[in-house]
Amino acid sequence: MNKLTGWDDTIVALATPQGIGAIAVIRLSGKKTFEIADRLFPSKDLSQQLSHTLHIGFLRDEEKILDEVVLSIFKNPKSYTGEDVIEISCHGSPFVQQQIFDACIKYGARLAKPGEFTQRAFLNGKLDLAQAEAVADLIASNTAASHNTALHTMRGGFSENLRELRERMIRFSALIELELDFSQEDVEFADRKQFYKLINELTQSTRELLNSFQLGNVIRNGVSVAIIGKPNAGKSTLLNSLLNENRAIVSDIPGTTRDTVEEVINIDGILFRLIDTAGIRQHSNDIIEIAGIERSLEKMRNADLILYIFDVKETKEDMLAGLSQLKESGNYLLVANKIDETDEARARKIFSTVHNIIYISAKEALHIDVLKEKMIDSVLQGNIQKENTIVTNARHYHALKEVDKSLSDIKDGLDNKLPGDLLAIDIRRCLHYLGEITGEITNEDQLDYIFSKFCIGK
Ligand SMILES: Nc1nc2c(ncn2[C@@H]2O[C@H](COP(=O)(O)OP(=O)(O)OP(=O)(O)O)[C@@H](O)[C@H]2O)c(=O)[nH]1
Ligand SMILES: [Mg+2]
Repeated sequence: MNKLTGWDDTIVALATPQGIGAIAVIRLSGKKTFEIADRLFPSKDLSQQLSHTLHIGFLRDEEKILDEVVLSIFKNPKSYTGEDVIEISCHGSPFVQQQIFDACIKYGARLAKPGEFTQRAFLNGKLDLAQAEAVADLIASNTAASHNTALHTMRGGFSENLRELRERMIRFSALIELELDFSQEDVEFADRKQFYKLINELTQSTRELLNSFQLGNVIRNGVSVAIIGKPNAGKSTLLNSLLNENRAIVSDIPGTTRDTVEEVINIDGILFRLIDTAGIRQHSNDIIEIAGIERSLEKMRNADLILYIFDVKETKEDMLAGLSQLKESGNYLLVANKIDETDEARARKIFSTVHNIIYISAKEALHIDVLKEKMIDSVLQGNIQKENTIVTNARHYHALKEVDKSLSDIKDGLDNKLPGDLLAIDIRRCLHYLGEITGEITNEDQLDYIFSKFCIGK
């Protein structure tokens, strides 16, 4: 691995959030860690202490006492970064923190760049790239599901899958490359039938990972849900009922909601961004309402999921006519509202030819739990299992797409009995992209880009 610019520096950063807290943790990592800490902590010779020990005492800059602190010592290579690391737990006043920073910098450290601690962990082989990226995801995770997938990747689950794919491919590529050395003699070391089988298996695993990305996206970014329907259908009431609060204005005047209202809820660990919209009707002369309807349609087109809500007292023909306006869009749930005002069994009979209607009363909060279940089902289409690998990272997804493409090129090559030297090109391409995900193959710009998205101090 090439050493990067600034690699030799000793870096310092605040690992806890900015601002006032009971304590704050300042992290030092690099060659001069002990030299700097010894200057600031004269009461003990820290470099002589055992790794993974705690030391309490006063931090001083020359004669001036800065704070009473606890130091945690991690000697290389047994630390997060693989370098000498000291974590200074000080009192959480921004003034104290600043003074400690200044002193660390005065004695030879520099401020860490975003993600630089994790980048060093990667460069020192403590984590591979996919795991390092999962650290950022773990920090950003705000639901149980996103936390689970990030944790699985960080612990190496995803990398393990890829490593297996890559190793099997490497074994074959070695045989093919060997054939190239004997190209005059027309020998085949690599059994083409076996190879074909391997390529098929690899393609299947790659496709599974690619398919998991849709779910990965849901887990990482949440699902946008447009609540759509005619004026007065009860869209705003449903939003309030799902949120369990009076967020949107409700009235019996059709056309109450003019602009869109957005709120987030967490259902079983998945974030849904609910969008209440203006009721859609065919004929309106009100320019504000027309603009609102335009906006509703726009939200509907961009949503991952549409809740089409209608008044259960409507006739089936009217309901279907309203619904037909949405034909262009995909993933929607039909919600029959206001069942408190009618006989549910009768209503179910009337709409019996229309499949998958969820009958609710938004106002009386009836069957809202059933609706929530359907919302989850419609985006997950199956279960999230803890140990399943789910691709959540767009960079990984694009690399896997390239892997998939090169696998199908290899397959074409085998079908057309291409010579080994041509096959080898596609095989190398495939290995290249597999290696890009875990960071066996990287360049400095790419690394800088990836780690720049981290927070400082991680
Ligand atoms: N009985 C009953 N009334 C409801 C129900 N849901 C909504 N309503 C009433 O229907 C009327 C319209 O409700 P809203 O939630 O404002 O309807 P909307 O679809 O947002 O209407 P616009 O914003 O005008 O498009 C209000 O008087 C609500 O109290 C329900 O489940 N049962
Ligand atoms: Mg409304």
